[in-house]
Amino acid sequence: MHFHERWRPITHLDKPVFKEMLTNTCHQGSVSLVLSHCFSRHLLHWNQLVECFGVPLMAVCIRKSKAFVCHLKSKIVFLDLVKQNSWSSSTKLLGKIQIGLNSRYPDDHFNGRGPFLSFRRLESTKARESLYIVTDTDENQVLEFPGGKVKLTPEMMFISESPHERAHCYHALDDNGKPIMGSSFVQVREDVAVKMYSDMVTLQTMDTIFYEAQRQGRISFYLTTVGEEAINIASAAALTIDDLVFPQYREPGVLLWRGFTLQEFANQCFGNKADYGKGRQMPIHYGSNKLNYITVASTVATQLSHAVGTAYSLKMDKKDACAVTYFGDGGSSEGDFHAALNFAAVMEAPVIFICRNNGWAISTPISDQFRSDGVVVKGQAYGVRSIRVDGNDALALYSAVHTAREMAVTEHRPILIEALTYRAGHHSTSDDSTKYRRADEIKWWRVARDPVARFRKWIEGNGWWDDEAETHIRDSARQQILHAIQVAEKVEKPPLADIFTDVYDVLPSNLQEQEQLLKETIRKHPQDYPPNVAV
Ligand SMILES: Cc1ncc(C[n+]2csc(CCOP(=O)(O)OP(=O)(O)O)c2C)c(N)n1
Ligand SMILES: [Mg+2]
Repeated sequence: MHFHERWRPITHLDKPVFKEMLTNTCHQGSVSLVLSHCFSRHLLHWNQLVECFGVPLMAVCIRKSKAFVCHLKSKIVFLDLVKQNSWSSSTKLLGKIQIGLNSRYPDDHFNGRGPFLSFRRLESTKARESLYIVTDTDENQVLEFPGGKVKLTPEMMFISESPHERAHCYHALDDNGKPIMGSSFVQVREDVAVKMYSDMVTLQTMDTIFYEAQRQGRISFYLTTVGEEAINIASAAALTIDDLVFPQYREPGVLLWRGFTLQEFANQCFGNKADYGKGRQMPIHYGSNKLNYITVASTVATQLSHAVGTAYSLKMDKKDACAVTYFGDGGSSEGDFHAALNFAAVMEAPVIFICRNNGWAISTPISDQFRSDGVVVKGQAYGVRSIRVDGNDALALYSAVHTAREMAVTEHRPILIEALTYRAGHHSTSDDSTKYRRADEIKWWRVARDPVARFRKWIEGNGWWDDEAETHIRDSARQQILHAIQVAEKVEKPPLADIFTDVYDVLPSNLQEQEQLLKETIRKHPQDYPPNVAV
């Protein structure tokens, strides 16, 4: 038996208080000790209680309460009694119980302020009897139920709303790009690592220049990936081109990795004739049939169920590929997330859910979105294998996604990856995040936790990168992006008629009317329409 350092053996407790409390509760008649989260850890055995308070007292207690007998018989211990560092009266104790039961915040439960013992009066004799009977017959009774045997327990024990400890976060590199001792990671070839870093730099540069282009009024909207470059590029590097990607909108790096050219990015943002969406979508809604990248949808989280359906069809067709869907913490707050996870688990669909938990859904912090330990814990609730990863650690992400892909494809199962990161930029060009979060917080993530700088240190440490290569990639990316923008700006816009194409084979009458009306309106008010758009 061992004791957690925050706990102490019962022999150190204030015995008179404990005795008084125990006797009082026994006199009340039916007593049920509702134990807390660490109940199953057996930190204290019932015979320690006997040892501590003597057989006579225990005998009185036992005579007074059948329920108490159940507890002793099942060798369940009064763990939470020893959790407190100091306690002086049973009144204080009950006060704490009150706080605990009403507490809305999971943390209260574990930081010494929460409940350590709950008493519950069972008003119904029937309930008490059935409680007693179950225990008396066989403490190891099980219930046969679909999915496997369920152990029966005489304890009315609620599953805690939060675990004793938060789910761990897998990492491979420290903030200085040094491998973590003992960390298991998938080996990355030099050429792959160099391309990963180069693409992260290109993505950063593209964000800076496109963001400026929006500020100058040359494009209508933009949204950066600052702070999430590693999730974009490292996950893409760990997949194969046959894996179908269902993005949210902050993952253009996956397309970049797959070979979408800077000109193609610029054409989409400028909505010109070369844009595959024919200028019918807002900037950043990229898509590519060739690169198995499904077009970005504005409606948050709708892509998740599409990914699951596709994954299921890949499995039916026995393809050596999976579906991969990206979404934010905000996306996980949508109903689609829950439906998708459940469906994927039940249908055993080879899909990887990559959640970029960046702390914010526009101005809504995660603390206002969910009370769970983030997103990763939801996987197990749905029967989905899951991992939490440091989202600013490219090597850890590469390793986790690589391994997840292997499991998804060979074992036909969904995998959930929660990448912990931070949206280091504004939500989009329509947002000013300094209105709802502290500037020093943003700065800390940008500087101390920059995923690009961390990966650079690692490849430099391996002798794969130097200052000369750095200057070259930054200059070259800048030149190419500026050139792409200049070209895209000059390309003609698609004709207005394209608004009405590609959905119906034969245009319905209401849309025909709208098309006519649009043309007439432009003829009447030509000054209100761009001259370079063919009607
Ligand atoms: C169904 C739906 N609801 C609301 C919106 C408005 N909206 C656009 S982005 C966004 C926040 C999404 O946050 P998150 O999923 O965390 O992604 P992040 O922007 O942080 O990458 C919201 C609420 C939307 N586009 N679609
Ligand atoms: Mg978010």
